[in-house]
Amino acid sequence: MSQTTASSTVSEILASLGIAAENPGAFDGSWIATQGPEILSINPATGEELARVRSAQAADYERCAAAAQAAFEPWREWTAPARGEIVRQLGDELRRHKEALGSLVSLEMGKLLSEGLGEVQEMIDMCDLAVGMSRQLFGKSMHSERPQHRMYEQWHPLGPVGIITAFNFPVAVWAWNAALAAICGDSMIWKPSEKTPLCALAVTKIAQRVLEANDAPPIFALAIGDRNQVGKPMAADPRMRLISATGSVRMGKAVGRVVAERLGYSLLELGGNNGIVVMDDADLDLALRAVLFAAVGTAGQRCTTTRRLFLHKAIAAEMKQKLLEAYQSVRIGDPLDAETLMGPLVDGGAVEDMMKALERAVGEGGKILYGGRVIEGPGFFVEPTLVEATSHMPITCEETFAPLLYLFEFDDLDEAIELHNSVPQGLSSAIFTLSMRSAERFLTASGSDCGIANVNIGTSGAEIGGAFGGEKETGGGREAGSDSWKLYMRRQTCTLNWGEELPLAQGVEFDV
Ligand code: UN1
Repeated sequence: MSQTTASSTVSEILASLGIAAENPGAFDGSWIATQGPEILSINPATGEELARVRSAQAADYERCAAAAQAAFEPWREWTAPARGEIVRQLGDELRRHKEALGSLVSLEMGKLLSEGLGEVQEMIDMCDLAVGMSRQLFGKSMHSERPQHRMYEQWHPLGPVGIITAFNFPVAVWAWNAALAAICGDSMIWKPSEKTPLCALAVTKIAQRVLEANDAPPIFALAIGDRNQVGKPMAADPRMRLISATGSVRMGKAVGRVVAERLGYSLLELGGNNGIVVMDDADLDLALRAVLFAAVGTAGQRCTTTRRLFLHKAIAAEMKQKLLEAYQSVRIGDPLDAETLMGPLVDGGAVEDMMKALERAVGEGGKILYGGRVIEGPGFFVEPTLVEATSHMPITCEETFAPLLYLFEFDDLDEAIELHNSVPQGLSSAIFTLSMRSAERFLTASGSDCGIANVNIGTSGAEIGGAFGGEKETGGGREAGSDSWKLYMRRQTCTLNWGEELPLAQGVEFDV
């Protein structure tokens, strides 16, 4: 345990977040003595064990679900601004623990410390946004066609929510969901990735303190366990009115089917295969910096990572040369070291997946321009990789969660848009151009088919103020800002007659 951040050792970080060497894996208002198999939390930069968690089993999930149902009943009676006050305090607790929690994210997931801290900042921002929203859960009022009638829409708490999150944003994506669910009057159970259990424990301990200090119902439950013991019972549970799931397309299809079968709501944020189009009139230095952050940042493990780069033929050679030089200078290493630009992949499986994808890419006619190798030594490090590709390579239609960028060339914008939209996923997209016409064309109905479309900005690093999510196999869900809160509430249309007559709509007569 000699690895250090600027100011603390690993054991100090864990201790300050209340994490022991061995930890229970479920919380329903109190910590449950779970008996499932042990999950080892591994530091991907060193391969060393950080701590252990006893996973939750189906019976532990059941305790959490019963508690979430019980907590929902009083919680929905709290006024929305009073619920907002709890979320405000959660934001404050997160501010107090930002350094430690951000360091833990880096330690357990492997992203750079500044990204780990950024993730906690994203949680704080989400809390701030939700506090404001707690006074703005607006319904509409309509003019009734019937005299002396008033008609309006209101939003009520929905019920317990199941939140499934992935390893790559081990804390922020919980906050996107939890802050909104909480102000909307919902309780929730969190099933985090088994690759990042300590992050989930630390967050839940922070939330627990806020609940207890306010005598609030235990709305933030946690069940760390596998698909069979937690995921499946949660998806099938009619008490969980909404399942919000972030992860692979395969997982989302499985969850979505089970939730649809019982006519529950699902909010799916699944794989991306994000592309950047670089036009011949682009500011190439800007494009280069953006591509580098979006393709190499977080070691290619964001759902918004740029995986496909479309270069206009007139600038393709120049841009490739710039990319080659930039890729050569990427400093790979300990994510806690301020000099590092790219940390490890999350585990050995991720390294294998990248190597398999590369083998397929080469087999399908791709040419490795740079990188492509595993870096020997402790930890799960790989080289950031550039592959010259064609649209006929099936592998380029798949999401590989690694710093693997496919390069394509095109003659004109229509061709670029067609290539760009030719994959099953539809999360994030971008164009680099200084032409207003090209930029606007990319944003039209026949332009990018993604949930997110940017101009002169990369595909990753979205702010929380907008609704976040994508189309096609990305699942169609929207999280975080704008009106995403509506997915966590149920809508009620109310018509109120204050007159002495009973007129019927559509002019129907029905007199006795
Ligand atoms: C994800 O990878 O699941 O836009 C979310 C971004 C981040 C969120 C990524 N704000 O890259």
